[in-house]
Amino acid sequence: MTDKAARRAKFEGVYEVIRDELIGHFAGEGMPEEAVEWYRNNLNYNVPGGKLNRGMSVVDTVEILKGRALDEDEYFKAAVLGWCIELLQAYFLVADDIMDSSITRRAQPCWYRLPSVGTVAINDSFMLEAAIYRLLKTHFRGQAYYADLLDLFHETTYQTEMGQLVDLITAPEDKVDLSKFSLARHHTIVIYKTAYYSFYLPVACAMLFSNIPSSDEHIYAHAKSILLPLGEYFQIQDDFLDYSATPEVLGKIGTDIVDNKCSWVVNTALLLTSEGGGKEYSAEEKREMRKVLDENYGRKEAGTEAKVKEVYERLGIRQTYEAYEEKVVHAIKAKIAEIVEIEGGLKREVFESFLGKIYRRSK
Ligand code: GPP
Ligand code: MG
Ligand code: MG
Ligand code: MG
Repeated sequence: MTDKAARRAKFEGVYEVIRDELIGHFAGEGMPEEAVEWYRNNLNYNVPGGKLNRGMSVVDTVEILKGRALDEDEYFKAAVLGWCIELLQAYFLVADDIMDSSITRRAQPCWYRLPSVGTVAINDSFMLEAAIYRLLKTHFRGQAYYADLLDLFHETTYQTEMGQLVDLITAPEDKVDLSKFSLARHHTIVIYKTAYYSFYLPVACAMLFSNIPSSDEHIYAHAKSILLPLGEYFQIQDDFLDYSATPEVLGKIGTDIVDNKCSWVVNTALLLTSEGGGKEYSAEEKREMRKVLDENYGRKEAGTEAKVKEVYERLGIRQTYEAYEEKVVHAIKAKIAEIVEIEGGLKREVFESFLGKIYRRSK
């Protein structure tokens, strides 16, 4: 087994413990056997099958901050925090797939799409969220930073919900208006719906766990100033892969074009077909491509999605994306290089490790 596979297997081992603990508590409340079985299926179907980047980052970051391997108890507790983030992610994804009318997730049907589940998935998503606070209570109640952890999870959930709201209302099902989109609107959406919970949350959890006091606000703010741009880059990758990657590789079928989403891809296409952008096309060609976008984006009729993708290919969005990726990675590396490392503060490796995990990802 590679070192990476071994680290994943060890982290997954902790899942079994917390799952059994959550189910044990649930059964202990006297719930009927069929409900216990339902909760177990909910957890097993929705929590463990992802890339686990967010969860494992808590453990990795704690190790980097402490500058040494963790003992058994430290590892277990850091991994519980990691699984709390994976539970938060599972909660968001079960709900997001309903809102986005998605078909598959992690190479299996979305939970709400199982005929035996349906709208119960809404309550199941709430229960995944509630599981976070059960675990925090069981494992962290006695810690000085317990209130900070609760506050952090609540604040981050709120931020993600704000982003999800803007994402949804910028993409109404019945009223396509591409002039509503902009990269500025996209920036607001992705910082809130993705960057806080995917990038800032794991590191802030690891910092609290490593006893960096929340009153050292400047250290948390400095971490955030690097992690939010990283998160924006990550969601731009998600937007790009939604149209460019195959469902086999991605484990999910892209829905952004049909769903009328304010994605990085359509915003880039709008820019390239605007008067100032895309210098290699004549004004006539640009008008023609823009018309195709206006008439086919966000539509459910057969063939419309393919027409939008044709325009994306013609505009060379793949090359624009590659150039964006190199530029943003360069800028993030420059921010990381500026960190002055001091005892009990930030370490450059925390951010380099995150960047290494996502640079040029294909899924
Ligand atoms: C990713 O958006 C954002 C989320 C999963 C946050 C959802 C927030 C809620 C409050 C439910 P996405 O729709 O692009 O993700 P994916 O492509 O994985 O469906
Ligand atoms: Mg979605
Ligand atoms: Mg969504
Ligand atoms: Mg997406």
